[in-house]
Amino acid sequence: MKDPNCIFCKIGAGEIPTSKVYEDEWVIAFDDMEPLMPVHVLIIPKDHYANVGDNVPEEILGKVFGAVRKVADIKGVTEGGYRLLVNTGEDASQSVQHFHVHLLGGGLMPRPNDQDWGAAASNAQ
Ligand code: DGP
Repeated sequence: MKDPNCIFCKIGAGEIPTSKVYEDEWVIAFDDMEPLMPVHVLIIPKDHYANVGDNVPEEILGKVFGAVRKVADIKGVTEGGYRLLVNTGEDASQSVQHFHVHLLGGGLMPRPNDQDWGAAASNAQ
């Protein structure tokens, strides 16, 4: 199922050009347009789910996460390592409402700490 107003659905359908990293029947991966690291790829299902909690079938979760190691190999970060990030909903500042996994790598990333995480985190016990 696609959402005609969703930019990532359009990318998945090939209607909007993008810097494609990997594609199969279920999934497409492309470079993030606002990279936070030398390697910053978004891996998305072609069908529309607002986020990872939106009743995504386990088969599709498997296809998305199964693409991770392929993207890591293509981008040359398998050995050095990488970070996966799945912003989900308002509190996580998800900005595009189509389930996507960020794959970040290509350099050392700090471990999250209170300073990076902002006011809410410093109140956590
Ligand atoms: P998030 O905050 O997790 O929803 O991150 C959405 C990411 O998507 C953000 O890093 C910028 C990226 N992005 C948004 N629109 C486009 C687009 O049209 N093309 C590409 N390549 N990336 C996009």
